Amino acid sequence: MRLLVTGGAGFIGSNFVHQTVRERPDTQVTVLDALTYAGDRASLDPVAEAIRLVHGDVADRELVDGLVGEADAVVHFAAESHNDNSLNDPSPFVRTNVEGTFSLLEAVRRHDVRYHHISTDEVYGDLELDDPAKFTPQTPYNPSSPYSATKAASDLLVRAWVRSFGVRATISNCSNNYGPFQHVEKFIPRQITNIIDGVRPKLYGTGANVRDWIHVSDHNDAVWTILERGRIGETYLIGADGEQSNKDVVALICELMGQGPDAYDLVSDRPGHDLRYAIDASKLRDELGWRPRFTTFRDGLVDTIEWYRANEAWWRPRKAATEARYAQLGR
Ligand code: NAD
Ligand code: TDX
Repeated sequence: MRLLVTGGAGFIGSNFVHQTVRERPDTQVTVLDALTYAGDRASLDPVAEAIRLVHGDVADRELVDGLVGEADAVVHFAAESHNDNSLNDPSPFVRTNVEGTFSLLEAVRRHDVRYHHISTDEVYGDLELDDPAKFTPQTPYNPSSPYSATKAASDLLVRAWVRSFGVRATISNCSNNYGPFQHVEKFIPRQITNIIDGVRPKLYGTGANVRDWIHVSDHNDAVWTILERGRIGETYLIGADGEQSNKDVVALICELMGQGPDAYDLVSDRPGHDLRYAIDASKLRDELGWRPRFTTFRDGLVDTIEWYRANEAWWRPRKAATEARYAQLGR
């Protein structure tokens, strides 16, 4: 299969490319990535000989049309992905997440190429902390931030292109990922690298907000499952029953890294901060037989801490600028 992977130099995309090269040697991978502040060629170094990397923008319709025309399938990871950045400057979010998806949809429509769209549980808004409910594919869209609003917009474009033009697409909405190669602006890598630097972890607000954590390789396994066996036009929610409060996650990181359980600072809250996300992945489990492989969050976190300790050369160049941005926000 000739596979076009957008955003393959980012966190989830690079893990997807590594896994694909390792487990599916018959797949010819082309990565299209703009190498923004969040993309890193070095994340693809271990597989550089096995893939083609094209440096370009998903919103560049001519470039995208040419690459899609050479592919059998597209997996679209490329996005502006960080909520805090979207509150500061939403403009690249609209361009990449909305216009970029539009440009891919027009190309897959023209060339009749199979398309898988990577999205987030944040399109559904948030749940109350004490509500036993979880997001299902029937939950109405209700995004809170510019980031999640642009992801919701892109999902709706995909649905319209399926219904109006018969595009062969599937969508997945996944919960919070963790694992290697995640940018140090994100919650878990930020706290791990802070502790390595002798800085106390930073919890927004009271730390009571809940996220539903999944290891990135479990997410990517699910993406392959949907690409191969998913029903066209369907949406699948991906999650591994990994609900944890931010406070509990930080306490566990502190414990695993030899710090006291409350050796963190509470800082000002994110505006509009979603309270809780939780995924009901029963459709994916029951219809497609997918199961997560990382059974405990603790084991996954131990591996992730080890990875950041062993790969300081990868994250160090981004750390100071990231913390300078947070300092400006008072977080
Ligand atoms: P990331 O920020 O680590 O990587 C994004 C990648 O996209 C980078 O390599 C960047 O250079 C590239 N990119 C950005 N703008 C581009 C453009 N205009 N053209 C081409 N490439 C461009 O993000 P991530 O965390 O790996 O997220 C990947 C996808 O998964 C996103 O669509 C995101 O919405 C979705 N998602 C992420 C999570 C999560 O927990 N991180 C959870 C659910 C869904
Ligand atoms: O320093 C921090 N302290 C803190 O308490 C940071 C960076 C975050 N937080 C909180 C905010 C969230 O409640 O931790 C939680 C996770 O924060 P992020 O890593 O910024 O993730 P989130 O906003 O939940 O969004 C993530 O999951 C869904 C990804 O970044 C999105 O791309 C994905 O769609």
